[in-house]
Amino acid sequence: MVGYAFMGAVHSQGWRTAGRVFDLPLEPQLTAVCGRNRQAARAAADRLGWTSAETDWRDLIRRDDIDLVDICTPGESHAEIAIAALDAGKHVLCEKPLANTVAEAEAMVAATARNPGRIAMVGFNYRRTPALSLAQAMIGAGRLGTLRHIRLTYLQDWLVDPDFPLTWRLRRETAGSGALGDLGSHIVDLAQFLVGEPLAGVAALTTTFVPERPVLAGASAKLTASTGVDRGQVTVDDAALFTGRFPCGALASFEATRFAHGRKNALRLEVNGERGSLLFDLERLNELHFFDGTEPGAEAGFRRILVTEPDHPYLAAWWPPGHGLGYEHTFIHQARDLVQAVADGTQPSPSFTDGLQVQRVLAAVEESASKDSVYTPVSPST
Ligand code: SOE
Repeated sequence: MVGYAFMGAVHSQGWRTAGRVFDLPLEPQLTAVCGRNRQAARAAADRLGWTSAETDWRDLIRRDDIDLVDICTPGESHAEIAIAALDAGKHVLCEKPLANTVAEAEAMVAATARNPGRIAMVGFNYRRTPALSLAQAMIGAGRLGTLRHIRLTYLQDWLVDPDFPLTWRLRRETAGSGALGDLGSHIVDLAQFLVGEPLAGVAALTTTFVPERPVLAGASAKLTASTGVDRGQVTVDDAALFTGRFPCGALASFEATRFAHGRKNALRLEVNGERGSLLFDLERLNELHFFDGTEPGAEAGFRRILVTEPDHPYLAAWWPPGHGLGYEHTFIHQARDLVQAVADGTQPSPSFTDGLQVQRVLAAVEESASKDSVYTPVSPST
């Protein structure tokens, strides 16, 4: 695994636990973790359960005791590491969004094409929330009939403070985009996963509310305005709002922001079809709400499906009904499905091609947002 911050920690949890809960055909071994600083990488290895530590990812992919490389670094290095790993004969799991640009994502897909025996997956983990797997199965089985609307929001609030420092996530060269790539990529992937086809087009607005933030001078810098710390430019969007259309005729709306006070990890979605509706809220991820429009009007209403039954996706291996799962379980399911795909020799989804599709949507959102023509000004009445 390359990188060991938040995503590295939760991926490690996935790798450590998948084989203990699911009956896997192969046993994941946490062989080596990689980070630039030797001491920190060694400490991460000990903390997260990896046997050894490396300081250069090139050394990691040269090792013949490693079959799969898990990329948990900022987007700027995804393409280089993933392509080198595939060409060195490794399977790859890459954190989302797949890359920082469409060109990089295309090169990654090309690397999978010239290495057909290698398995490559992009980490859109929320697909593996049991309630959303169930929603996808219900939509696929026609329970909602023809889809009319899908609306998705992904709201967080960790940037509301204008003195929050200028981290890598706020610079285009490291993150590719802002809330759009970080959060918007998840909801674009989910929309395409649930509707079952790629978006045909988008119309967008993006903005950057806080254009400058304190520069991270070093670990000990006091990053408050009052200390007079230098401020640097935020070069990505703070929020993205866009609509889209699917070839099937369904209309979609999306909102991604890290400026929504009180919203910590609020991914919410609703799907309306000719026969019914589904509703999901990540902050209550064991529940899926279903309105069956074919029921007699007097008795119809949204009902809560508690997605903890052994018949529900992934649940047979977990706790008795009602005992519930959480955020980390999506990564355990991701590890489980990837190991199964490696054993079966089949490409899992979301594949790098799915990741490229999301990347094309992100690029289309940025292009649309940059064009004044899609934004029609309204004159104020005086
Ligand atoms: C930060 O906004 C973040 O960690 C995302 O990068 C993740 O993909 C999401 O799962 C939680 O929030």
